[in-house]
Amino acid sequence: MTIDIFCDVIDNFGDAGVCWRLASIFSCEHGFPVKLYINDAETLSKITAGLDPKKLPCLVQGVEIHDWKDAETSEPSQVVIETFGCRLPIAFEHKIAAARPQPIWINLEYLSAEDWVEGYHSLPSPHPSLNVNKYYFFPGVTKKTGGLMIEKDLFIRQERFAKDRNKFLESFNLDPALFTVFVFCYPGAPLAEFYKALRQRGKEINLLPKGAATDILSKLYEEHPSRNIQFGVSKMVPQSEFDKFLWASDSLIIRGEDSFVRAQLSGKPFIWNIYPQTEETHIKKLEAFGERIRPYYGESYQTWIDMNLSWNKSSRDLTCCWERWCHELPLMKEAAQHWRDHLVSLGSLADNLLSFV
Ligand code: TRH
Repeated sequence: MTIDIFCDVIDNFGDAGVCWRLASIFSCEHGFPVKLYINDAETLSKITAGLDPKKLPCLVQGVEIHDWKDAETSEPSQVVIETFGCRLPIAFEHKIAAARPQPIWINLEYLSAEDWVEGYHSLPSPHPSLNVNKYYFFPGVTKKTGGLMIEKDLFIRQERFAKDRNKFLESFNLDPALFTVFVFCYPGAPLAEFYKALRQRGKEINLLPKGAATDILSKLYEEHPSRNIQFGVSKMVPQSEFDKFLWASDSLIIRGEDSFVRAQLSGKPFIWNIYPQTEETHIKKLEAFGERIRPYYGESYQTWIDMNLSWNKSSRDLTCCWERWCHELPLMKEAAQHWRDHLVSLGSLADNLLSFV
């Protein structure tokens, strides 16, 4: 099967991250020829080893990476996946409509745990002017959605990493015996309150910050040095290395969509810094996700949701939430693993999408 994936990078790394993960799974696990059309290969190159954004088209891990504009003069493959509702070039849309047999045209949507998603998943949407349907495919966390992307060897790799975990942390000058928190969040996250909570708790802790959190936390450290807080600073790593940071940690602060999914699959307790939207739409999404995990978290759910709301909405009680978080960690760890088992039972999004096709 031949597959085209279209990626319109809006901001940050999530758009490229989701598209690259899907392209790699189709190419490496299924052996399908995949073309990835992207309008910002520079961003993709930050999380993809071996990609020179100035030398397109190029082949990386079996995926043909093209500049978006190349689509204007290309023929569609058998399956065309546009992501997050990005509009394809008009000339390409016309070619999809005219081709025989007609390619299957999928719009892979954003991940949401809201109820309405189940009603829309896999529905056709007729093109307003061309004689062709586009099908909505929703990632999700319930049986009536497309599930999440899970590589076939993910858990084997995680298990194998366990014996390298200590060395991994030591390579960042961290003591592997200490409680370790991974921090990948938006610049607007309540890092000052979090830092204060860590200082007040007074227990020794490792922080593994990424992106904006690195500078913000370093500045807080300069202003209020604290002997109990150790930093393991690292640069951007290829996506294939990203999970190691999650696997090495005891609690995770993650954001957006792809790192949020990876945190769930790691089976570690996590705090989701959700992508901020107007009219607090993101809080509704957070609460909808909370309702999905509530049965799995049981007694520790209140702490999970209070912590997540204080991270995304009001940070007033973050110190108290952090205290409870640390106290209930064993319960939450168990819950996170049950939740991961549930996600695995839904099957991988790539397989579900192929079955649908
Ligand atoms: O970067 P994000 O915030 O991405 C997004 C975007 O804002 C996007 O517009 C929005 O649609 C989406 O969120 C909901 O967070 P996310 O989704 O977690 O993506 C980060 C990606 O970057 C993920 O694939 C992991 C990858 N990554 C690496 O590969 N190496 C690294 O060192 C880091 C820090 C990240």
